[in-house]
Amino acid sequence: MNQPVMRGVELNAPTYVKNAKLLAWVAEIAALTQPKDIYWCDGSQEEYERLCQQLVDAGTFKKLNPAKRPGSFLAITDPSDVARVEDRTFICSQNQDDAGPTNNWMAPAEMRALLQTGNNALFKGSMKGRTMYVVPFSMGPLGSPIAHIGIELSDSPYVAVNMRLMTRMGRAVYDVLGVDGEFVPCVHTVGAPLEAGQADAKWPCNKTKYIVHYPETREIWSYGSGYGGNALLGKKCFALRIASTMGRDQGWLAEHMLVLGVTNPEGRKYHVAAAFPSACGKTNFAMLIPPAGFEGWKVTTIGDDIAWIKPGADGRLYAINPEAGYFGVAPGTNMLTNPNCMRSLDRDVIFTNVALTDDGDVWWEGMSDEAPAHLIDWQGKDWTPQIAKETGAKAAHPNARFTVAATNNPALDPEYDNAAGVAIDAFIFGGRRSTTVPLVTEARNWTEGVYMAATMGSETTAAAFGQQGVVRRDPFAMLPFMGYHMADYFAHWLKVGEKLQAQGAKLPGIFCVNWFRKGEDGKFVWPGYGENMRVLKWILERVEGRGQGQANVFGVSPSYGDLHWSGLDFGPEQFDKVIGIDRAAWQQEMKLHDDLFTQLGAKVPQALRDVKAKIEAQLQG
Ligand code: SAT
Ligand code: MN
Repeated sequence: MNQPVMRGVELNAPTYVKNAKLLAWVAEIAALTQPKDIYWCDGSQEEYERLCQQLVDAGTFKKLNPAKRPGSFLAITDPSDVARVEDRTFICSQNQDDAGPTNNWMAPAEMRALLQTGNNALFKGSMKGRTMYVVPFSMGPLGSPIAHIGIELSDSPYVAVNMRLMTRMGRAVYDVLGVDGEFVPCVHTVGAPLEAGQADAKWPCNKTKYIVHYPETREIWSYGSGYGGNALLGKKCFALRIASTMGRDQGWLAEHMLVLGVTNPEGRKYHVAAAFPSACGKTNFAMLIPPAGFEGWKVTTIGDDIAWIKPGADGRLYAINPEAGYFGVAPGTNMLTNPNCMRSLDRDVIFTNVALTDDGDVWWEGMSDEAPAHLIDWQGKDWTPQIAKETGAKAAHPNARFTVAATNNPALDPEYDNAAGVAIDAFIFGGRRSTTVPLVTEARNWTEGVYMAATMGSETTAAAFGQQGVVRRDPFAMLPFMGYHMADYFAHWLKVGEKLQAQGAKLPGIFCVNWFRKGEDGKFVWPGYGENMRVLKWILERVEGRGQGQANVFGVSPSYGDLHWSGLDFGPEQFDKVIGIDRAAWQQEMKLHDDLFTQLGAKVPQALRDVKAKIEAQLQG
């Protein structure tokens, strides 16, 4: 095939790339951003190692001691580029009303002028002096009917190697794409062009940042950051914001959910999808180890962060994990709270912004009770427990991360790579609430469940938002990840349920959980972690129609005797503290639901307003 003619830079496409739209688009972006050359990633191990070495040579990566952490690297970012930037994230739909009140919006033409077409457009020449990497990736098992393809063009080799761990990245994607297949175009630049002879920064980025989504044309444009979800565009940008709009248009669900398999001692296997906002132990739940008293039970991980869920011909909902790796928070992770996660990090890991030990390994707050006597902290400074005591300096950044392939997880579910996905038996929605919300409640029907998920909230933790203990509404744990109007998304969930029900299908149960109720002493009452298995078992019994429960004002919760207690010393008085409904607190809570519905406006479905009215009436009575 003839390759598009370009001025300046050779397209250099491998002969196996035959998609005309792709070739034209790469040429177009190269003409706009003017990289010094173009490199087409094939996803091979040899390529991965070569690019990692290149990052070592550039000073971005440090190779960790192979005797301690084989195949692993530490990346240190610019101190200004350490997290997703929600205030710089835009949904540029044609109509502002389609983005809704929870998203930043700009008219597409205005945004395109800023980024691409205006005189000083940010992407013009933004890759000068750098290589543009063409990164082909499949979100989900290659060729799965639930999967979709993306191509990311990025001037960051850090992005290329992280995408290889986080997605199915490489040459095989072009076989699925074929000559005229569809892909989501993702353009990323760190926004730091190099003039001839200019020395590069170890972590190039720009003070100005834009994370931009065009839902109608399904494009992603990211400028100025090299970090995580700002730059690894398959994750939140594609798999949630763009995919949620694809799901709306095509009748499926893109959710901020982990997916796990639970096998009972009789060998019967269930699949559960669960949504939690950040800082609620999502990774721990995805890798849960059944506690004492649950001999013969097994929990396996399909996904830790995102689920794509499509209705099957049998009327059930089938989920895949669109990702192939974990980009998880390191601080707080240890052998006691999450041994499966720790074992996943034994080898072949990219760490970002953790601390370096004197013997070339990594450390972060919470990894061990006792900190090493000396470290190099994430900003390259000497760190000792004494310095920490005096200055409060953290060895690792609180949002320090690991990137690791899912195949490193010793508890990886054998169905993880199944192109057909797994049939979901239950949805779980959870937040961090020190009061009000019971340990577990089952919705009595789909509409009540959608109401639960729509009104879920979580207390902010200092690490994430500066202010501690404020309840932030986070519908479906999707607040920062919605690609369209939040209230339209509620309506979409209702519609998906109605359609399946009309086919006579049995819908998954919907449950709301809260591991975080506190006693008068300010301490967590529920032990959490592996003990959450007790709640999970009850949930599965309810799904089977066997478990007992009591109706409360907004659903059905277990009584003390309905949970399996063998192996844990937890009495009925303690249980009352985590399951009880405080009417006064719930009356306050309903005012917060009011605020949410007021914010979302007229598009909030009437069916949800009806659920709310019903709960309010019961609270009166
Ligand atoms: O940086 S990511 O978006 O990948 C993770 C997160 O912030 O939730
Ligand atoms: Mn997440």
